Amino acid sequence: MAQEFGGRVRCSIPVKTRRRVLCVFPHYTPAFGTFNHAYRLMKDVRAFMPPQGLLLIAAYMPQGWPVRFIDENIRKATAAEFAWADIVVVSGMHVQAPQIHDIAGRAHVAGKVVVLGGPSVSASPEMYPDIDYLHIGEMGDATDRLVARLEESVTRPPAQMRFETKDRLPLQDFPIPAYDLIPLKNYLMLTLQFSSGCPYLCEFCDIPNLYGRQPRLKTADQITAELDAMRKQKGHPPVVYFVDDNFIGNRKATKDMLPHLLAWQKQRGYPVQFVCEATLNIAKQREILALMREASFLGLFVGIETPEADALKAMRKSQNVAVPMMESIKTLNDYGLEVTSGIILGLDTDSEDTEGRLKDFIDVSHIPMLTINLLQALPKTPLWDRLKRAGRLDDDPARESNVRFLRPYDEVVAMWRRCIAYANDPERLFARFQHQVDATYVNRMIPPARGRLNWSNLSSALVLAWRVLLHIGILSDYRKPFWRAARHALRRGQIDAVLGMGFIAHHLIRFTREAVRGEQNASYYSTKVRKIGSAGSPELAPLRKSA
Ligand code: B12
Ligand code: SF4
Repeated sequence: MAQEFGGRVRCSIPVKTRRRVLCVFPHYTPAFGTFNHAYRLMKDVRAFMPPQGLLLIAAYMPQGWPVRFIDENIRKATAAEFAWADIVVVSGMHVQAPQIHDIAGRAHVAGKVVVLGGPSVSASPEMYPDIDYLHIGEMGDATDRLVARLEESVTRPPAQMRFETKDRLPLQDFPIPAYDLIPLKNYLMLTLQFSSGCPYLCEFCDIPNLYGRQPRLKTADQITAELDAMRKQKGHPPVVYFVDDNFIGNRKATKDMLPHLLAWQKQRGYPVQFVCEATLNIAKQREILALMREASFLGLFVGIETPEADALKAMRKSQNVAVPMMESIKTLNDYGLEVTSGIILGLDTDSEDTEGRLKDFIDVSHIPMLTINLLQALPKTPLWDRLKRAGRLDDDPARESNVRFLRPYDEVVAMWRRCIAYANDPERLFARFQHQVDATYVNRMIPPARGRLNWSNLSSALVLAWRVLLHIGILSDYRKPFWRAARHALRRGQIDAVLGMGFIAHHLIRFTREAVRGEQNASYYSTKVRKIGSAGSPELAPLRKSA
């Protein structure tokens, strides 16, 4: 049940009370994909992306309920804020579980009732015995029942209660996320959701189970209204990330939506650029790629997972080999799209040759950024079921993954360290960026500067340029390969590319050095707690430069 209030759809449960709602989003653990080392190069940036899910819940709360929003990636919620609240509302992924428990603990000390929703609790409610109300699944009938319950009482219930969505709220009825409650200038990128769900059934993935196989969609008008809502804030980031797991989950819908996005860009003088996530078979969709180029998409994250065809078949991800892999990557580059690739090690199909093949793939594909992680079995996936049946799940918190690999554990972890060190060796990394200058960046449409020409963007660009120059171009031990790639880009007038490659490489190199020193997790979803300065792998000692 939803009702419209001045362009914002809210829960329409009739309320007489005035419940004060404190939304708290947990800190995320540093990962290849969180760019935490890059923040200090940027003006005002403290976190990667605004959390869409919790912002939607904040917007959906009944109109008479005041809502405050704290993203703990920016700053911690204070005792005064917990004291202000009647209800504390939390969201998060498995990897954020320790932080979720911590927020709940602080709320309970203040005597407040805690509600948890989002991907982690939706997949594994049993992980959260300490939370008062669990919301399982997407926004829908359960959300309304939860609001009705909170209208009735905000006293902590004697026993935990669960609310599970059976009827999902159609995405067309989603409110505009409460962007107005957070300082957008503190984020590296903005977020936007067009669809939810993915038609594929990759063995390791919980998306089909959590969000369904039939992608559900927002309208083009919703998308442009959300963009306008974000643009109201001065100093917002210039890049928008489509959080859909598969931007072409419904190809026809994507094709129909893109012209509207393009028209919006043209009308407003191209104020933002876009990135998204999609399956590699997007390379077959030339019409979509052409529209993406025109609408100013910079790149996309693709779960390539492995260059080994047999392994892809075994994990039921054959859509990645619909077109030969290198040909697909080249096609995307031809449309000005830089590919970022997810890679998984520790698969049952891994052999003595896996490491060599991955290194060859990195060299030949010239993909600059790869998030290489160890396989972890997520609950609610076919992988979890298979490994459970085979007695191959291991929850020892000292391990990097809950999977008992077929190859010796130490060997798999050592291979992961060698592969990330190889991929993010500064010489190789900047050489791959240099390749992108001619292979990809040169193919991008150059948008008119009108929409982005303002003092805020200019000052952010100047701060970034100065800090890249200082921290990478002068002070870093990787300044030589940086300047080689930067000179190449500058000669072609690609100043943006120099800044982009600077901050991305800076994060990847520093994160890799921490990981090689044993200070970061190897698994895709591991919540293992790290002790700074633990051993790491002896054969990589020469790579352990200080960060
Ligand atoms: C964007 C994103 C990120 C961003 C997060 C930025 C941010 N601030 O949110 C970044 C890049 C940081 C990220 C990182 C990672 N991510 Co991520 N990410 C996503 C992605 C693609 C989109 C998230 C999103 O915005 N969704 C749209 C919103 C609307 O959906 P939602 O959050 O589920 O919210 C809905 C419901 O859950 C519900 N809801 C949500 N919260 C609440 C709260 C309450 C109280 C209620 C009532 C309801 C409710 O209402 C919403 C509307 O229906 C999802 C995939 C997905 N489809 O969601 C993966 C996903 C969340 N990520 C995942 C993973 C594994 C990771 C990484 C571990 C990957 C890695 N190897 O590094 C890292 C971990 C980061 C870290 N180290 O801490 C998994 C989580 C698995 C799980 N079940 O916990 C997902 C589901 C993808 C997957 N299956 O692989 N990620
Ligand atoms: S294509 Fe991506 S989102 Fe879809 S099931 Fe496979 S891994 Fe999950």
